[in-house]
Amino acid sequence: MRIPIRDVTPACERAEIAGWIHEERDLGGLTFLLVRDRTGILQVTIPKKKVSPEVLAAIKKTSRESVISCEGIVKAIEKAPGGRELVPETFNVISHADTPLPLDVSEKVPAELDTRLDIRYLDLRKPRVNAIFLIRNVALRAISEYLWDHHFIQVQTPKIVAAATEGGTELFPLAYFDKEAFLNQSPQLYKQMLMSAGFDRVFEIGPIFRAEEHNTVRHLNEAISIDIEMSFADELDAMKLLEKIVSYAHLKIADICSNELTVLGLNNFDIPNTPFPRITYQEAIDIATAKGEILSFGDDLSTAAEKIVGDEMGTMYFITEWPSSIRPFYTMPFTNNPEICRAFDMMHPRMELSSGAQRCHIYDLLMSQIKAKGLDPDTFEFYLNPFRYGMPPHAGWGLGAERLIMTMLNLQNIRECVLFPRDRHRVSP
Ligand code: AMO
Repeated sequence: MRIPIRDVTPACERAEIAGWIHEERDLGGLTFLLVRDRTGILQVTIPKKKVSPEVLAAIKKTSRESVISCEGIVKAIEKAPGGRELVPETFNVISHADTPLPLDVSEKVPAELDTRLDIRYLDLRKPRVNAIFLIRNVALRAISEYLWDHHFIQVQTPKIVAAATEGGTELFPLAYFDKEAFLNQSPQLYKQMLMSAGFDRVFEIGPIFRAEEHNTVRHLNEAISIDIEMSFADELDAMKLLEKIVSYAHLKIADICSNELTVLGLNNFDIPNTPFPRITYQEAIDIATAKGEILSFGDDLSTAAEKIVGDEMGTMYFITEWPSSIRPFYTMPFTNNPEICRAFDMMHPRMELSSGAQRCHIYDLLMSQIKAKGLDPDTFEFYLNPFRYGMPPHAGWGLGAERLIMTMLNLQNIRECVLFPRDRHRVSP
């Protein structure tokens, strides 16, 4: 029976493996094949005089990246990867790879990210690229587990919707029979409606769609958002949960993914300490202004300002007490000073990872905030009605999965941690 390459050790007498030919070296009397599967690389050594003619004939037909299987004797050998090799008694070419390859999977010939994304099926075979997605998998699983353990219910809300949540300009319109519809920018309105439905605590890990004009290294047009909403909670409760979850995801990766971290060269993988430091919006703009990025109250934090403040903080941190004017209509203002609201951003020194807030659960106040932002309450009727029939106070956040992985693994471009990214120029593959 086939076993994962990781499990082939000098202690195995025999093994059957299957995988892709990573590299071939023919030294005359001796052929070396490096065979790769998801779990590692194994040297298959073929002493031409000692193996059967069938095995030799099969090996002649191989090419790099062909899929093969083989079975034979495992021997300890110091110079081979993992200190072992397999000498095959049977050898089958299961699927032949054409030559030349459009991309070098062994990474000896570097390729531009754009080319790599065009030929993603080959790019994803690279151990380094593969490691990113194994880590992403562990991070999202850890986050789900943490939320289930803390009594959150996983939900799936619609992605075809009739109303904008995060501002009208970034919407993708959709041909939806005779109605106006959009791809959802955020599960925001639905997760809040579920608070009225009595779900108490919900989470969703799903796609959000943003018609972002700018093609940057940290924006996607389709991203995965980790969203939560909790009842009888304020913004401070939501922040505590967020920092714990982010720290826990790091902890799990350090615990489970040491091989992948090594492949990525991340031997000093830091687990962020909690609580994360907190500064107010006013403090953030003061820091930026003191360093020459002049901002006044009510301005959004520019990328330059984010960088200045991030350098100063040097760790993950929160920015709180935002001007109500630059946060969405659903945010709860402070009672004693409605100019500022109970919103927060969670920041990595490189960029924003998450936004959240205590929400406005008071119907009349919410209605007036919608009108004050110049929005049409009729569009939001489906969302507003639940506030009339018993809505608990609630808070929540949305955490960008790709930004979390990108900053965690120190990737330079967000596309590196998306299987098939969608950006302004790319809808395929
Ligand atoms: P916001 O719009 O700040 O908040 O989005 C939350 C987080 O989602 C990620 N994100 C993106 N990642 C990559 N490309 C994009 N174009 C993109 N847009 C957003 C970011 C961001 O911090 N409803 C609120 C959340 C809430 O209050 O619960 C919201 O959507 O990491």
